[in-house]
Amino acid sequence: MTAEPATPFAPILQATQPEVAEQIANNFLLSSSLWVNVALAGASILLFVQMGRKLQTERAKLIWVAALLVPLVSISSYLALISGLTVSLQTMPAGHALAGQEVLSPWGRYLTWTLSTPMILIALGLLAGTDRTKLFTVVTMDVAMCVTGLAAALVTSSVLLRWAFFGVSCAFFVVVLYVLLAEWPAEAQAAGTADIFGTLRTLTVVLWLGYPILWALGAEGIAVLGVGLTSWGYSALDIVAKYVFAFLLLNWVADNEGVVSETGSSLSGATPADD
Ligand code: RET
Repeated sequence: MTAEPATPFAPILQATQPEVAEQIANNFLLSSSLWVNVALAGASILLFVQMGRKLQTERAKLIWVAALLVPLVSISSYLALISGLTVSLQTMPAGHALAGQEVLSPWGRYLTWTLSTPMILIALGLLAGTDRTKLFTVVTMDVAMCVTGLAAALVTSSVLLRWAFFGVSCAFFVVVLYVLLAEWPAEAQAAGTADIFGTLRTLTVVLWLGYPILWALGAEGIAVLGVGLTSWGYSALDIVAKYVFAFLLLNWVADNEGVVSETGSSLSGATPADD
């Protein structure tokens, strides 16, 4: 009697993790875009730990932890992509530019953005001295943006539904942009953090707009950019939107801890009436 193969259908239905990892490793453009971020995230972690060591006040420390979590999430995210854990080979649906073809989808990016982008927004909100309601709104809308963006990338049954999820994700993104552009600047003005907030808000808004554009142009969308180039696009945006952003923020907080600690009391702790 001949022995049954251990996983008779696996090669037909799904590439295995080692196969996906090998495809990534053999694509220089793709793998270099990932490894560069592992190196930069690692260096940022070491630098940011050092930069925050002397902080004393609660709000400054909270901003520091949020900023530090950005490269911590990032290094985990990029290692998961390199290992093939969060990358799949997908067959694109009819109507897609690559219909019927197997396309490498690094969907782990969208998943880990649900953890990293809220940290960026929490740090910005704390800097602006916002209240709990606005912080809750912006974080939940942002998480919804990432999760629906993940859905847009993972749907393979219909090209229309991919774009429907893309549209829903953009709607959540509009709320995030509204708070960043219309609500927080006035609060930052009142808190005395308007200058640094203005710089970081502009950097954030401009770079974040690049993500949906890349999604739409890349293999997930109309596929005018290949997988490697799209990945480099995201990696380049990540470098500035995460590490440069967090560095500028922590540098300012370290020099202006007094301003931060006096900023907006509405987020901090209980009042006697709370119990
Ligand atoms: C997607 C596709 C669907 C539509 C929209 C998107 C927006 C993504 C953004 C990502 C920002 C990521 C950052 C990561 C840092 O760790 C999901 C691409 C609107 C704005 C800053």
